[in-house]
Amino acid sequence: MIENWDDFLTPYKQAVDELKVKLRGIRAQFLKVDGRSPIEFVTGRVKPVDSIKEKMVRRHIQEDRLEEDMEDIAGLRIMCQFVEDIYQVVDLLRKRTDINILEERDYVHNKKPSGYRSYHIIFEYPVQMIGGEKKILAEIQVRTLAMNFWATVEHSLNYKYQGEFPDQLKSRLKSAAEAAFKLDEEMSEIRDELREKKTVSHEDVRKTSDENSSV
Ligand code: 0O2
Ligand code: 0O2
Repeated sequence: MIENWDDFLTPYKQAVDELKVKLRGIRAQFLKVDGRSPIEFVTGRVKPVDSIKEKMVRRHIQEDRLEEDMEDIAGLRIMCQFVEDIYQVVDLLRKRTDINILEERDYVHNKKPSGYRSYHIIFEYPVQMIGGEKKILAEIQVRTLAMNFWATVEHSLNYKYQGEFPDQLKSRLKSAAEAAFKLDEEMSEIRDELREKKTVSHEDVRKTSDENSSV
């Protein structure tokens, strides 16, 4: 029986705080080196006790199995501008030595029936406590701004309908998710075209200066 939830959640809080600093650090480094980062912003939270208890009932998780069976007590979210950035971020996370990835779920290319898209990573993270090291489970969700917009709105509507959307609303939400994904694809295309133009014009500048220097 967990008598003191505050104590139980202490390592999770520590993990979320540390990881927010580390992930925001990646953004800062990219901005310094490249002037652009695949990470737009990072949020994090410890699951509120009421949500933990509700999920324990819904998923039939016993209290003595909580640490092993509930993977998102510590949750981080990384928001990206483009779909390609998601995979760049995932690659970076795979290379890190401070997180031990246990599972990856690619809901970006395998959307959930609701229309939800994101890339989920479940991992083990060591927290240095005064009594020694404690490994906890945590989750990072990586998504675009458009995916985040859809998930945030859908999540808040879920509260209102308690997960039981009428069929018509369900299908409208699904097509809204598709529209958000189309927007992501369109933005990537625009970026690629602009990049091409930039390369072409750089080549033009080089050619012109080469021609001028050979005169
Ligand atoms: P709601 O509607 O109750 O969820 P800081 O400045 O570092 O102190 P920061 O990063 O600006 O704080 O914000 P914070 O507290 O880390 O998180 C911002 C919001 O993102 C919170 O919403 C979290 O609920 C949400 N969030 C972040 N990561 C996750 C995640 O992995 N899973 C879930 N479900 N939510 C997440 P609010 O403000 O608490 O509102
Ligand atoms: P919850 O249910 O309290 O965790 P499974 O259902 O077994 O395939 P599981 O354990 O539900 O998998 O994890 P999943 O689906 O990989 O990730 C759950 C989290 O993803 C949710 O946490 C949400 O943050 C997000 N998510 C998944 N599906 C949806 C969706 O349809 N809409 C929105 N808005 N978010 C979704 P929760 O909310 O704490 O759920």
